Amino acid sequence: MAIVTLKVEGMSCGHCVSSVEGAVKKLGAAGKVDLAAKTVAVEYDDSKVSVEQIKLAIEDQGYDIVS
Ligand SMILES: [Cu+2]
Repeated sequence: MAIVTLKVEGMSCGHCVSSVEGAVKKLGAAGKVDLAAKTVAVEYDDSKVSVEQIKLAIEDQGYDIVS
C-alpha cells in the first residue's frame, strides 16, 4: 500500500468531495478529501494502480491537480 496526497484545485462542496472520492474508489483506492486544505489523500495499491491513473481519474471529473 502507498499513500499520496494530491493538491486539487476546484473542489468546493460535498458534491466535489463525492466526485473525487468516487473517482478514486473506482480505481480500487481509498480517497479522503480535505476541502479546507484542498487536498485528497489517497491510499492505493501501487502494484495495481499508479499515481498517474489516480490523477487522470480526478482530472476526468473536472478538477485540476496542482501537485
Ligand atoms: Cu462541488
